[in-house]
Amino acid sequence: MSTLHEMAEAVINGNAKEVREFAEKALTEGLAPQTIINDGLIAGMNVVGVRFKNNEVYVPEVLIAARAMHAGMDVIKPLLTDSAVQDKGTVLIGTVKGDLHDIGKNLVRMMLEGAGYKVIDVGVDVSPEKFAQAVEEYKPQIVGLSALLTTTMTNMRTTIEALRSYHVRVMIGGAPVTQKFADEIGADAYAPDAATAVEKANQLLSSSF
Ligand code: B12
Repeated sequence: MSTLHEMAEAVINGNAKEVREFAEKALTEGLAPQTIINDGLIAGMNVVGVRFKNNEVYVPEVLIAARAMHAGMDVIKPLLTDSAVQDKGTVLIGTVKGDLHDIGKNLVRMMLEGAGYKVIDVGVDVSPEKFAQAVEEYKPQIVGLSALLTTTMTNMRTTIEALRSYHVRVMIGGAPVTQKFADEIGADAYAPDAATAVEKANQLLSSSF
């Protein structure tokens, strides 16, 4: 089995120590940081996501796998900031008001960082006013909103309204969010997963306002 395959298995099993070791091994084998993230860490997390959807694993397993994935990211992250094209732009990201889910948001953050973006993470349960304040302070080009509950999705609309007067693009995501909903509330982009979020961010920056 390849190191990346073993690393994915270790993420699935929630074994943080092993994930860290495989991440180090993959680096000594000369694998690119982005490859290690995509084909090792996220590949493992994707399997957990599917198993979760099928009720084969439950919340604790998801959290333990996410922690293991983070252990691997800790090893890779310093290299990403060195090797990736830096200063592509700034993305401010947070989970909307009333919502405490942050595993998906954190994945999106990591992928954006891996792709060379500076990411300001404002955390969870973030009110529209707090988003607006943070936009004023950090002046990002893109704001990313995450919501995992159908009851908090509506706060994406109020957040977008609160950001109307600022020169920012808004990208949204989270399990219940769809392109249709994004169109309805006037979001500039929607992405169903972290890898697509990077593509959409790139597109937003290359298109004119
Ligand atoms: C883990 C989890 C929790 C954990 C959260 C821990 C944490 N730190 O995040 C805990 C246990 C705390 C929790 C609590 C609750 N949860 Co919960 N939770 C989940 C669970 C099992 C997994 C979510 C997850 O992390 N998925 C893995 C990640 C990687 O996927 P993701 O979040 O979708 O993110 C990806 C994409 O959506 C996208 N994305 C995400 N964010 C963004 C942002 C941007 C900008 C972009 C572009 C893309 C993007 O990219 C990500 C990576 O690919 C889901 C079930 C499910 N199938 O989703 C329920 C689920 C979301 N929870 C649910 C509920 C009901 C709750 C509670 C209300 C339960 C309760 N009665 O207390 C509370 C609410 C607390 C609150 N106020 O937020 C329901 C929501 C139902 C609904 N339709 O609204 C779900 C669907 C479970 C269910 N089937 O009932 N939960």
